[in-house]
Amino acid sequence: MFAISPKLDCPHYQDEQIMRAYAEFNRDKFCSPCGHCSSVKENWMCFECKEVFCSRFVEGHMAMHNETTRHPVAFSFSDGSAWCYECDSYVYSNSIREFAMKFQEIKFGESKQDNQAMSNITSENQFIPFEYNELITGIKSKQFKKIAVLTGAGISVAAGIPDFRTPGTGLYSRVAKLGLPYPEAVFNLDFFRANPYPYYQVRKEFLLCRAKPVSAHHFIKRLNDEGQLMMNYSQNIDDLELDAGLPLDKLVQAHGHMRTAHCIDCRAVYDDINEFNKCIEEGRVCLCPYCNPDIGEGNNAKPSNQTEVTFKGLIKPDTVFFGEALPTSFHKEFTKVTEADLVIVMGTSLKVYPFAFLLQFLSGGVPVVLINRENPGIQRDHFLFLEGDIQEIVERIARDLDWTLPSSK
Ligand code: CNA
Repeated sequence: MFAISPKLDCPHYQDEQIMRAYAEFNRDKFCSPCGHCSSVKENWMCFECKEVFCSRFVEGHMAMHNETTRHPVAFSFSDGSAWCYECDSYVYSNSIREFAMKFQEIKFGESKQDNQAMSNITSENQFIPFEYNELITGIKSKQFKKIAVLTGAGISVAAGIPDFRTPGTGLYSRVAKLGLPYPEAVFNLDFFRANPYPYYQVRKEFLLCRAKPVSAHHFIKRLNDEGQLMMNYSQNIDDLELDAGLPLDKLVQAHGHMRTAHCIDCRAVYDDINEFNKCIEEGRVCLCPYCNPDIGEGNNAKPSNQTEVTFKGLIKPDTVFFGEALPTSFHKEFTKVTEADLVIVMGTSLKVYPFAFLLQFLSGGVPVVLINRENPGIQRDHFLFLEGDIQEIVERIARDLDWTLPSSK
């Protein structure tokens, strides 16, 4: 799985191809082993020939299948996404969405009508609302016992960490001064390989702001203390949920974290994270000692401001760049979201996939509460949109629940 917005105009598959795939789409198919290594861990189905092969997290036989046959697009039995090997991107369309819903229907036994989490419904549908007092009484009475909280950068803005997309203050507005060809390049692996300095600069600002958890993080921790949090699926890499006291087993960091790092060439783990952080703070590139046996102690890599140098063995923290695989913990916990009895979404524009697919996997009966400045397009039954500032809203909810949250000051 890749943290990347899906391509909406992939030319490498036809809708008819997907229609034909329905014929072979059943529960047995999902359980088929990889046609090459027989693994049943994590498989994909080729849209062209319907063969099943394993993902790159197993032996990478679907990628091999693509290389030998040039069959372009495959469908994931883990998360219902589609990947085009020619575009090197997630791909999405109405027919793929329909197919993913069918997949969900078979896999989780839900009816299609129940399943309109993020659908692009344009008719004059009347949705059944979910009321604020239902939220409060449902949490207070412990009616909700398996709450999934889906979070994004917006929950940490009050802690001093800018989000991506808020105009003016978001990171994408701010990186303009770093001379990037396009803002997202700062998190692109090929760009990083050629010029790691903009990324290091962004990370330097992040490290130097020494952020502390704010009310939204404390609220999630409190839900867990009350025994009602099933899982916090977070897109954030700042660890503020952990700093608030949330145990690691209640947090899925879909886009990784900064606690560990590795070499982007030989993949060796770089175990001196303090040295890595020091390099970032001092504006030095951090290089892999295995790929650069002649670097001195303390990672004294020579180059400092030369963007034209090609580095060997750059060290990168284990955060997910565009085009990189998501951590296995996300794969493992992805489908668990279907067990949630309440979903709270906070501080995200839901633009990054496959994270945004999480909502698509919910049954229509599950209440969804969105706390954000704007609605990124959720339309469904049992939906409550609390529009405004996250910290203020969360503090109001806490007050109505008679909860005292630790001060964020
Ligand atoms: P985004 O696309 O920048 O969206 C943030 C959302 O939060 C927007 O809808 C904002 O309107 C909303 N928002 C921001 N501040 C507030 C506020 N105070 N009250 C209410 N709403 C607010 O960020 P996403 O998380 O959706 O994008 C996913 C990216 C962001 C992931 O890959 C993250 O790794 C990445 N990111 C993480 C951090 C972090 O770890 N703190 C910071 C910046 C980016």
